[in-house]
Amino acid sequence: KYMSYDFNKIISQFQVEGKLVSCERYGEGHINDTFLVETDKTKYILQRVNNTVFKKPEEVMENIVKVTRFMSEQIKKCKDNTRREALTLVETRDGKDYYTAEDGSLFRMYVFVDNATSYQSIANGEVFYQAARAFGSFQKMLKDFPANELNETIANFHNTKDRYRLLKEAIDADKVGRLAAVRAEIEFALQREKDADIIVSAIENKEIPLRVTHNDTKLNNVMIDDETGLGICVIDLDTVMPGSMLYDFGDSIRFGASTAPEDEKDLEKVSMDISLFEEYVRGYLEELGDSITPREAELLPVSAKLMTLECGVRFLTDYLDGDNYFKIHRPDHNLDRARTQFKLVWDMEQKMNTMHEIVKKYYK
Ligand code: ADP
Ligand code: GN1
Ligand code: MG
Repeated sequence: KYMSYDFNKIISQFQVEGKLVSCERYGEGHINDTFLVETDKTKYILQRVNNTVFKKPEEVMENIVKVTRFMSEQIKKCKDNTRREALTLVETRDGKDYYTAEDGSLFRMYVFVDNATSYQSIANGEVFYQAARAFGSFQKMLKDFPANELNETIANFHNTKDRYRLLKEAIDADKVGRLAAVRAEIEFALQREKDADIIVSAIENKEIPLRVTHNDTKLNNVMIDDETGLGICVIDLDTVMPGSMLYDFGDSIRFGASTAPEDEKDLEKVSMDISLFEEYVRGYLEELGDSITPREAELLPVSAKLMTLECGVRFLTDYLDGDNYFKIHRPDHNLDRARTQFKLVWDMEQKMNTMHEIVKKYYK
């Protein structure tokens, strides 16, 4: 369906440098359509923003413009000499931040973050430690960003209770007749429903602060410099919204500390690597210093479990709905993903005490 777009025309709307050489599908994101654009001078990332997921893509862009501007100011001010950059939008020839195609689709272009890698899995503990530093520093940089200026791009994005509500709706509807096949997974999820409001109610009761957070801190959403090994640029800013830093921490552990890919079929291979958990805690807490409150620190271990549970619930819901949300590459892809998440949840439950000890070791 995307081949029907005239990419020459779309790309020519933007202020690209050099002559177009190629435009190919790129990356392993689950949401947007991403293309690598190469010219004879440089590279860009072109994306069609997913408008099933983001009902108001213009509001997503408004947020990204504000946040990237704010961050590049912060980075200019920051005196240390490590190379850091903010994601940079390329304007259209008439000075706009995005281009709207004939069918209403929104296309945007970013400067390609070069000589850096977006890892799909952890090569070694150092990579995860540096990812933690990068997401921690991202969090700190946005500390003074006025939260009321941000649109809520997806309502109740990390409201785990609401994710359960949507799961139950999908169960009741059983739209594509898959319910009978996933009884065990549903039971696993429902047994843990009582935990769903731990973070949400901690925010409501003002036990922990509402902050501006990234909300999608997968390892492949941070660029790691190939030469220095440092996390130099946090990407995928579509879901930057008010939230809890526990969402960011927990989601990082969910994806990066797993011993297997998110869609591994052999569940024997799936567990949470406790030493990777430790590397992330070390990096995150070192970076945050006293910007994290005692209560937030205390909730770090459970946030890993909850974000993993929530993601499993979301994959399972999408499976029951007939795969409308996450991109899939095989028929039972979302079910396989849900299963790895639940296996991880189970494993984290076994390791919860050790996780608490690790946080205590690094939280000063
Ligand atoms: P999605 O929401 O679908 O995950 P992303 O914005 O994360 O979309 O982009 C998908 C992938 O494309 C990323 O995981 C990364 O590998 C690559 N990517 C995105 N933006 C850039 C960029 N500016 N420079 C280099 N690679 C990028
Ligand atoms: C999606 O866009 P991507 O692939 O970085 C999703 C996250 C999930 C993740 C699971 C906007 O992230 O919330 O945790 O898949 N993003 C959105 O891999 O829903
Ligand atoms: Mg992404």
